[in-house]
Amino acid sequence: MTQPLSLSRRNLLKGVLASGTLGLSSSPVFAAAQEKDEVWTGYTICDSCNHMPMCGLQFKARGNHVIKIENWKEHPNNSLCSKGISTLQRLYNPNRLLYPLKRTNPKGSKDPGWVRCSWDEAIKAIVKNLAEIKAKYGPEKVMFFCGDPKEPRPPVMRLARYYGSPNYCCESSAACNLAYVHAEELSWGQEIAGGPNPKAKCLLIMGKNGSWAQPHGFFRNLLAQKARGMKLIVVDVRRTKVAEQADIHLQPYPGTDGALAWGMIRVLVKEDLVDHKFIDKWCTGYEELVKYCERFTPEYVEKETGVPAEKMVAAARMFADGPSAMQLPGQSVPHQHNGCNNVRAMSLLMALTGNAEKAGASSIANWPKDYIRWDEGYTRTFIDEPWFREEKQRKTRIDREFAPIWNEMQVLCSPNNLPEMVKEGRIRAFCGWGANLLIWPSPQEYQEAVKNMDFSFSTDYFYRDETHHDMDFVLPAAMNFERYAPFGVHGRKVSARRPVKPLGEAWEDWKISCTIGSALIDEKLFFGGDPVKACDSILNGWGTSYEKQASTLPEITVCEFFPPQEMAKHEKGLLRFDGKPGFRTPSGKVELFSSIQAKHGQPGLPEYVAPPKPTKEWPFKLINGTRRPYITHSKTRGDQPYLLELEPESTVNMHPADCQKLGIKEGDQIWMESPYYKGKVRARVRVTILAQPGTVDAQYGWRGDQETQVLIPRKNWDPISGYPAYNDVCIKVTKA
Ligand SMILES: Nc1nc2c(c(=O)[nH]1)N[C@H]1C(S)=C(S)[C@@H](COP(=O)(O)OP(=O)(O)OC[C@H]3O[C@@H](n4cnc5c(=O)[nH]c(N)nc54)[C@H](O)[C@@H]3O)O[C@H]1N2
Ligand SMILES: Nc1nc2c(c(=O)[nH]1)N[C@H]1C(S)=C(S)[C@@H](COP(=O)(O)OP(=O)(O)OC[C@H]3O[C@@H](n4cnc5c(=O)[nH]c(N)nc54)[C@H](O)[C@@H]3O)O[C@H]1N2
Ligand code: SF4
Ligand SMILES: [Mo]
Repeated sequence: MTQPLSLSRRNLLKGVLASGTLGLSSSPVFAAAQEKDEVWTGYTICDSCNHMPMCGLQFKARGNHVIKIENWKEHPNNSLCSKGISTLQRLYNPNRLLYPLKRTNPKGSKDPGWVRCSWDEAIKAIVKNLAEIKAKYGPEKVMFFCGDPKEPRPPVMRLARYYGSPNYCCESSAACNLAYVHAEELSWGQEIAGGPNPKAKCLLIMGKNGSWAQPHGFFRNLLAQKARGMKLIVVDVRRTKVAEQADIHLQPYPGTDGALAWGMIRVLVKEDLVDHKFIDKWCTGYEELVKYCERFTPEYVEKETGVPAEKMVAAARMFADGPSAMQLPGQSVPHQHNGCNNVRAMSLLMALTGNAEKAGASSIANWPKDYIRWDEGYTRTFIDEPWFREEKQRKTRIDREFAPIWNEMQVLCSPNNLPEMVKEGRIRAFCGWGANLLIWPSPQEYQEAVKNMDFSFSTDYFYRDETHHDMDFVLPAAMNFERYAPFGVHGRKVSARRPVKPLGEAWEDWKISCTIGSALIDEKLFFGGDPVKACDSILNGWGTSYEKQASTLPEITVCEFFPPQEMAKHEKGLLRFDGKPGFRTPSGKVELFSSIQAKHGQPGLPEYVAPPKPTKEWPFKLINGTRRPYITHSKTRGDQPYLLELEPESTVNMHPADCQKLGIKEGDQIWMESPYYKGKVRARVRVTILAQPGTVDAQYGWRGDQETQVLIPRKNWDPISGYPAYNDVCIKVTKA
């Protein structure tokens, strides 16, 4: 494929350097900063690791030009990491997409023939195509898709709703952390194992490396809890900075967490460390669980997981000696064939020991009225969630047969069988916001699917050839410094922004979706395209407005009408939509035995299925994508060149013993091969005890011959979530 507008780091650095301290005044596309312009202070939320909403970012601007980034002291998350600080390079990256592009050559051409077009032309074409497809084939033939960027999501889902397509998908329904929530919801009805708890005697963290993936306060908080005497159990295949803090580090072989959890469950049952009162009153399936755990003897668990039996037993006892909390959100564990059930098995420890909804234990968050997904930023009303939950909608979704349990539980549709759905004519158009086709295993099949659609467009900060090559339009999105929407919700506080104007002709994502909605559906329903009015439709329901929240900047005010946190919500009828006591599950209880899984022909208990193990020919387990402190997914590398200097190429972690066997030294290049791909994938080796012997700990998101996604087949989807098994493949490693 050609790279018509692709980024050359050399050019970028040249551009940045030539412009002095990011002045860029020589380029016609950048608004020149006039010396006479006053310096003022702006506020926004950093979006560089796609969390929603995260670190507050204060900046100084001269005229419309951001000249300096600072910590926003009054913000709840107020220390910026390397990625956040370097977003200034991204803002003034000369390769930024600043104008709408339309293709002039047919799809499949080597050169798409991109030319600049006006917003008017782009919006008209989008409206015309979507209206035609709806009239001719039905609205469900259009897939609306948001990539990992969380901020564009609420109005895109609203657009899908009122256009009439239940096929609203996003990275969270393709992969990521939502499978953890899904696992918890199957048993608990809602997400429960969230954060560190200041009263916990013990905390168990599974498959999460917050020191790198969540630098805003995670580690500081953890150290503070440790300092007051909290015990820490970390279940991680690697020896991370978080694991180094653990009283007990359980280091299972990748994908064997289910066996470990069941081993711990058996210890609780055998030693009668369970909370019978909680189980009798609030749980279903205890008898089945007691029977099933029998086979997970310490000896078997040690053999299966590699975790010494006495460590596993000690961890179970430590957790039982509560109050104990659990922190589960992360991405690695659900990215295996049995990932969801492995998470769910671990979450049952909380139920068995009665560690829920009481001081020091895990609890379900109390959000402002109607707010359903803190990391997506919308309310039930804004997206009309009940509509997505209707049987009629769920029946027309493309994940109905592919991931039936997911289809029943989640309102976000799984897009993972997109290639098949395009072949069958069930999807004919793709409307993307921050989409990246490289998130999938064997991404070439998704590229082919996009090429074969009747119509497609995406919005982005940059032109990305691997995703946009065969689209009809690519639209420039305003960056976080340049937009009002969305506002941030931080506990009981709501933050607004004070942005600069977008460069070139970039538009806020909220403006793009609301403008399409206004032209295609109804101007009132889509706020005449105005992002602030769209925000107000949520904020007014909470007794405030965007303007009111903006008026107190840099202070972020507590919204008194938000519910305070309280315990024992299941006893007070505060969890269920019908107001009855209990949990938000079909039975109203914590379902150790999931009635939903059983209904769909899956085991009701989160049973253990062993992952594929290395063989003589394929001797290494590939962990295809852990987080690095200075990289976010497909982006940041060239967008923020300062970060590229920290890690200029794909680097994998390998254990010293393995390297010695293969004669590999620090910095050597290797080739990785899998049974599912004819070619080879290149990486540089870091020799480190961070990695477990027998594993290759890789980074995904690199392009060209460093791209690891091609090593993974499109099969082994987790039947509970429909997620890809990125981490189930065994590979061969040779020195290059
Ligand atoms: N092998 C493997 N695959 C994985 C994973 C893994 O660990 N291993 N992780 C999975 C997970 S958890 C995730 S979250 C996904 C990663 O999800 P991706 O969707 O790949 O996330 P990004 O690369 O951050 O962003 C995608 C695109 O959005 C653009 N963008 C960024 N912010 C905005 C914005 O505000 N508006 C618009 N319009 N565009 C924006 C970026 O320029 C980029 O082109 O990958 C998944 N795939
Ligand atoms: N710097 C940075 N921060 C990010 C992101 C980023 O790209 N860069 N992405 C954001 C996104 S979208 C996400 S989803 C989160 C992800 O956040 P995390 O899930 O915390 O990050 P990971 O490093 O992918 O995985 C966490 C840990 O799981 C371990 N692990 C892997 N396989 C297994 C297993 O089978 N069992 C067990 N017990 N452990 C295992 C890994 O060793 C790793 O230490 O990070 C977010 N924050
Ligand atoms: S952790 Fe870093 S990248 Fe993530 S929001 Fe904060 S400053 Fe931005
Ligand atoms: Mo993610």
